[in-house]
Amino acid sequence: MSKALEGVKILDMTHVQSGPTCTQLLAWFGADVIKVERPGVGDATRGQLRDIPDVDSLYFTMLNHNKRSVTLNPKTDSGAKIFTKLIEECDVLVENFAPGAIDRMGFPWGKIQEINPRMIYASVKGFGPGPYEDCKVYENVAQCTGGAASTTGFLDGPPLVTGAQIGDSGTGLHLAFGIVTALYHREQSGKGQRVECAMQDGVLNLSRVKLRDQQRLAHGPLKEYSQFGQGIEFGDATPRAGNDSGGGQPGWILKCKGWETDPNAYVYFITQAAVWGNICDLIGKPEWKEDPGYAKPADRLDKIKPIFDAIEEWTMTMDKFEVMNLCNPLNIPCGPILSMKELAEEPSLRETGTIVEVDHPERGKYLTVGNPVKLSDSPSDVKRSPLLGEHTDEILKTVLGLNDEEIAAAREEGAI
Ligand code: CAO
Repeated sequence: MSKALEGVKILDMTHVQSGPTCTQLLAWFGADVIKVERPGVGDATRGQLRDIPDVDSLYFTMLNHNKRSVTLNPKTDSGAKIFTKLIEECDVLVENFAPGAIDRMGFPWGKIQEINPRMIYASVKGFGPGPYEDCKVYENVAQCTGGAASTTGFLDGPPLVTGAQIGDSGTGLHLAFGIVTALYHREQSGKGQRVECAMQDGVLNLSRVKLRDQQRLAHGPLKEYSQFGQGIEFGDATPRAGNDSGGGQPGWILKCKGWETDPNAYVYFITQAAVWGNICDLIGKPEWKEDPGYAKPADRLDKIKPIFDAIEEWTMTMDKFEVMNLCNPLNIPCGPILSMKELAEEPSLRETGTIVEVDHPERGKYLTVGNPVKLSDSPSDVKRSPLLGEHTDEILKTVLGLNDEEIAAAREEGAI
């Protein structure tokens, strides 16, 4: 079985998280990802949040699997020549530097197209064209400017960011999709094109149900929000919804046995309309099945809080897994709140390759998240991240055809 993206060469000018997420995905699917890093320095994340002195951080290793590392400074004379050759040889250039950085290296899009008209040039930036297009952006800025933070958290608290890296990794995923789409289009057109994804746009795309609610507000209160049942008026913008489900089936996070000491002794519980009778029987409220105040979903919308209070009295009598085991056979959707520790130790995730143990020559064994997308006929494995410049000579010789003297001269100039 061959890998799906075998034969595709990626010139990877990414750093930190958003760009590396994108190129790691392409590498998992078999693309040859050549990561270009500044000589002697490398991707800044190699040295950030280090847990072991002088060893590439988990931040770096977990975002740069299956890649080859080349050190190269395109701002030097021989560096520019090598970079030009890399553009000639590769199919896709991916970068997420601050706006204009690649232009300042001497390689604006027009020049890249001249060198290789088939080149696909993909970028992540914080914002698209507009008032903020020149700004540098990190994860939480994107969460705040993309609408996620204003709609996350509790009604009586400040906006909240989420631990899921929807700004960085989310935009990296969007970009990977754009690249594969452009590669597909190149099959017919023979030409490359620019692919851009702004982090603000990526976050807004993931928050689209909240823009749905913004427009629904013009036609009355959002009845599935628990604030409706609590008699709290809606303002003119989509409010923070706590743990409300965000869909048509009310849900909430409920305490389970041990919540006083275990911060993750909770379960997410959904009062799926189709199994309302099962829920009533399970929690010891069979009378709610026929009660006109509770029988139909619309009857319950003004009582979401007291209903979940009653369900919580029941969930607090057992642990989160017992709740799940009792609900599942009755088709009641629910999910235990799993900690990172529990996920790291979960055998089924190891078996599917979603959690993978990797061996690294300097740090030893560590865990990472493998490819969450599984293709039936195209395997994807996880190989350790490269050391800084580990493949410089190999790539200059085998991909670009440079000889030892040319490599020595480039090294002498500080270009590699
Ligand atoms: N050789 C020589 N110089 C190199 C180089 C190399 N191989 N690789 C990078 N550089 C230089 C660039 O040319 C640039 O220099 P100039 O500013 O003088 O042109 C500089 O290093 C990189 O600059 P940067 O501004 O991108 O880096 P930063 O640490 O100041 O900012 C970040 C980081 C992430 C805020 C910024 O890159 C950014 O906004 N990126 C776009 C949005 C994004 O992806 N954010 C996600 C961050 S987390 O995933």
